[in-house]
Amino acid sequence: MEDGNIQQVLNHPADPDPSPLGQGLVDGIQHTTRIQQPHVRKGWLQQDGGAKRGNDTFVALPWDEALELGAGELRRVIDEYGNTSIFGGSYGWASAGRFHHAQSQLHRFLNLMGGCVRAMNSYSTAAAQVILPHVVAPWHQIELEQPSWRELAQHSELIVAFGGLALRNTQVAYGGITEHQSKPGMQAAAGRGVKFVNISPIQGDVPAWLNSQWVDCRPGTDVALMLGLAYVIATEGLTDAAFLSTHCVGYPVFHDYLTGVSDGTPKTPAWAADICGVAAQDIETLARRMAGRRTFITAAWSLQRAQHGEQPYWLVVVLAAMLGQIGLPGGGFGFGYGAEGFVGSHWRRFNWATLPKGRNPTGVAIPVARIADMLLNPGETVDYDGKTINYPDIRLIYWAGGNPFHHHQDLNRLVKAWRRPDTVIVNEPWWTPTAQWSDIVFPATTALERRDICASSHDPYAHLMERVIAPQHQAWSDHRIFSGLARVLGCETAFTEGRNEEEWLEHMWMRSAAAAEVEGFALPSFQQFVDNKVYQLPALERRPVWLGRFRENPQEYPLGTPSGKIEIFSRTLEAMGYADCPGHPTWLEPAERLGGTGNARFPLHLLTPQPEKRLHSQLDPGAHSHSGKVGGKEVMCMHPQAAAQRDIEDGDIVRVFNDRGACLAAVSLVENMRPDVVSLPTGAWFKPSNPGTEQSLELNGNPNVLTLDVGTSRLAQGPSANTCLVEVEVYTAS
Ligand SMILES: Nc1nc2c(c(=O)[nH]1)N[C@H]1C(S)=C(S)[C@@H](COP(=O)(O)OP(=O)(O)OC[C@H]3O[C@@H](n4cnc5c(=O)[nH]c(N)nc54)[C@H](O)[C@@H]3O)O[C@H]1N2
Ligand SMILES: Nc1nc2c(c(=O)[nH]1)N[C@H]1C(S)=C(S)[C@@H](COP(=O)(O)OP(=O)(O)OC[C@H]3O[C@@H](n4cnc5c(=O)[nH]c(N)nc54)[C@H](O)[C@@H]3O)O[C@H]1N2
Ligand SMILES: [Mo]
Repeated sequence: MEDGNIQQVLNHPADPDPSPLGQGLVDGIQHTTRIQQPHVRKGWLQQDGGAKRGNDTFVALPWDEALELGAGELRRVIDEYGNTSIFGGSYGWASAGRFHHAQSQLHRFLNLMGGCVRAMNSYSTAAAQVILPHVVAPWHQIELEQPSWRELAQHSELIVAFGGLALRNTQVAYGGITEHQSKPGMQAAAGRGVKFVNISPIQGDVPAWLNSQWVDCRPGTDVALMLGLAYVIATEGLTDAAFLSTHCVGYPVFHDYLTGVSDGTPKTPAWAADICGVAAQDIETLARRMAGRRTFITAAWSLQRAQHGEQPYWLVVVLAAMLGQIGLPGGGFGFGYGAEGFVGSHWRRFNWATLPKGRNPTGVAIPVARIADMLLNPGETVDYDGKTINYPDIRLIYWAGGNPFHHHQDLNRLVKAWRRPDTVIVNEPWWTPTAQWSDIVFPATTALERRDICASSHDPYAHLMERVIAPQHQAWSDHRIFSGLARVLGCETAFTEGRNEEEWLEHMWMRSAAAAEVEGFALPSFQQFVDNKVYQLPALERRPVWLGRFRENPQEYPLGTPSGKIEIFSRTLEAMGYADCPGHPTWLEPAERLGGTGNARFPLHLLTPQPEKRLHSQLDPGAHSHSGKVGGKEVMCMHPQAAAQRDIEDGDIVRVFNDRGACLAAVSLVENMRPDVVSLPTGAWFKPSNPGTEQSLELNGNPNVLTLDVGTSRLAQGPSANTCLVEVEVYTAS
C-alpha cells in the first residue's frame, strides 16, 4: 500500500507456483465500476413491473432510506405471498473468508425472516454430485480423498485424462489456496515416467511439457469413445472378472448393452469412431494400453457440464472397475485434476467452522441451474433425483455474492425470466451485469476492506485476512447490510447474537478449535492466531489409498451405495424411469453435437471453458483481465482452416451466433485444436444491445447468450453449458 492505494500484490513465500490472477486486485478494488452508494432503479420506484429492468437509470439514496425500502419490500412480499415467493439461492463464488461469506450472511438473514427458496448443488459439478453417490461414493468424499499427485507420481504408469488437465484452472480453489501444487505434482509424475493421454478437442488442455498423446475427440461424445474402449477391454478378455463380481453389481446387464445383446448395436470401436471422430484403430490401441499397466482414469468437470453429463462420469467409474485397479495405489479413477488447485493435494482435510445459517423453514429448493425455468413456469413441476419439485411463484429475488448474468446459460432467456418478479435486490461491490439488472443495489465491501479468516477444508493454512484498505465510498460489509435490514425488521439481535464482526471471528475460531480437539490437535488461541497472522495444520503422517479398505474387504467396508458395491447397473436409477438417465451408463444423443442430425446451419461446436486471466466474471473490467482481450473483446480460439473457410483472419472481430443469440468476439487462430470446434472462455461482462429483443447482440464476448439452458437430465438437472453449436462470421458493423 502507498498513500492508501494498492501498489502491488505479492506472492506467498511458500507457494511453488503462484498465480498472476491476484494482480487483478491492483486496479480492481478501486476501479471506477465500484458502486459508490445504495441505488434504486427509477422504474421500480414508479412500480413499472420490471419491464425495463436492466435497461433503466438508477437513483442514489442514503443508506437509511435504501434499507427502509429494501426491508419494507421484503416485508410486503412475505406478508402478501409467503416466504416461498422469495428466491434466495444466490449461487456464486463471492470471495474467500469464513465470516464475510456473502451467501452465508444472506441465508442466515432470510432464514430468520421465515426462509426462502434455495438452490441445490453447483454449476461446477451438479451432474457428478447427483449420479456418483448412487453408483460409487458421495462427491465430497471423492474430491477430498481421491489419489494425490504424490501417489500418482509414485504408482501410476498411465494417466488417461478426458478433457485434459488444464493448469490455468488450478490457479483457483474454492475457499482459497496457499500452495499451488498441481504443476509440481504433474511435473513429478512426468519426471518419474508416468505417461499421459489427453482426450480433448484442444491439445492445449494439457501443458506441452507433459508430452502427452493427444486424442482429439468431438465434444460431448466421450461416452461413445469410452464405450468403444470398454468394448475392446470386454471382448479381448482384458477385464478383471474377479473384481467385477466381488466389488460390483450389474456388470452382466452392462455387458449385454456393450455387446449389443440388449439393443442390437454392439459398441464396437467402429461404432464409437463414427460418433466421436477418433479412429477405430486408435481406440483399440488405447484400450489395450490401458489394460496392460497401472492406469488412472480421470475426467475434467467440464464433461459433466453438458447434456447427459451424468453418463461420462458413470462410465469413468465403470471403465476403472473393468480394469480392476480401484483401491490400488495409482490406479482407479478420480475427477478434476485440472479443475481446481486443491484436487490431488495430499494435505490434511479439516472442516473449519462456518457462519451458522440456521434452518430454512420453507424447505423448498430447486436444482441450481433451473432458475430461468422456475421464474418462467411457476406452478409447473420438475423431476429431480427421483422426486418431483413444484416451481414456486417468485416475487422477489435477493442475490449476494454471485453473477447469474455471468453463470447462467441462454442469457436471452434469463432476461425474460428475470423481468418477471416484482423486485430484485442485490449486494455487490461492482456494477456487474447482475447489479445493473437489479432494482435495489447495496454496495458491498470487498475482502480487502474487512477482516476475516481465510481457511478451507482442503488447504493446510488458515490466514488472517487483514483489512488493508478502508471501505471504498459508502460500501458496507454484507454482514452490516443484513444487520441494517434486520434492524428495520426488528430482528437485529437475533441476526448478530449481540456480537460485533471481530467477536464473530473469535467465536468462529473457538468453534474450529473445538472441532480440532475432536480430531486430536489443538489450535492456538484466537489472539495468537491474530498475532501470527497465519496457522498451519499439523501434517498428516500418511494418506490412506482411497477405497483401499473397500478393495481389501468389501463386506466389512462397503460403499454407501444401496448394494454397498460399485453399481454398474443401478436398480435405484432404473426404478426412476428416466429415459435420459437409464439403469446403466448409456450413449444418449444430445440435443446438439458435431456429426449429429441438424447441425448444417451451425457446424461449429462452441466450448466455454474457464478464463485464464480472472475468476469467472470477477474483476473483468480490470487491467489483468483486459491484458487477455483484443479491442476490449474476449478472445475466441479458432482453427485456421475453419477461419479460412469464412474469410476470417487472426485478430478479426467476429459475430458468433445460433438460434438462441449472438455475441461478438476477437479471433485467435490456434493450430492444435479440432477445426470444427471454437472455444470462447466465460466471464466477459454481459453487455447486450437491445436486450429482450430478437436483434439483441452481446458486445463483450459473453458466450452464455449462445449456450443451451436445459438440465443435464431428469436425474441431476445440472447445467448443459458445453452442449452448444454455433456459426461464426466476420462482423461488419452496420
Ligand atoms: N457457459 C458456461 N457458463 C458457466 C460455466 C461454464 O463452464 N460454461 N461454468 C459455471 C461455473 S462452474 C460456475 S462456478 C459459475 C460461476 O459463476 P459466479 O460464481 O456467479 O461468478 P463470479 O464472477 O465469481 O461471481 C461472483 C460475484 O460475487 C461478487 N462478490 C465478490 N465478493 C463479494 C462479497 O464479499 N460480497 C458480495 N455481495 N459480492 C461479492 C463478485 O463481484 C461477482 O460479481 O459459472 C458457471 N457458468
Ligand atoms: N483461471 C480460472 N480457473 C478456474 C476458474 C476460473 O474462473 N478461472 N473457475 C473454477 C471453477 S468454478 C471450476 S468449476 C473449474 C472448472 O473446471 P473444468 O470444468 O474442468 O474446466 P473447463 O475450463 O470448463 O474445461 C476444461 C477443458 O475441458 C475441455 N472440454 C470441454 N468439453 C469437453 C468434452 O465434451 N469432452 C472433452 N474430452 N473435453 C471437453 C475443454 O477443452 C476445456 O478446456 O475451474 C476452476 N478454475
Ligand atoms: Mo464452478
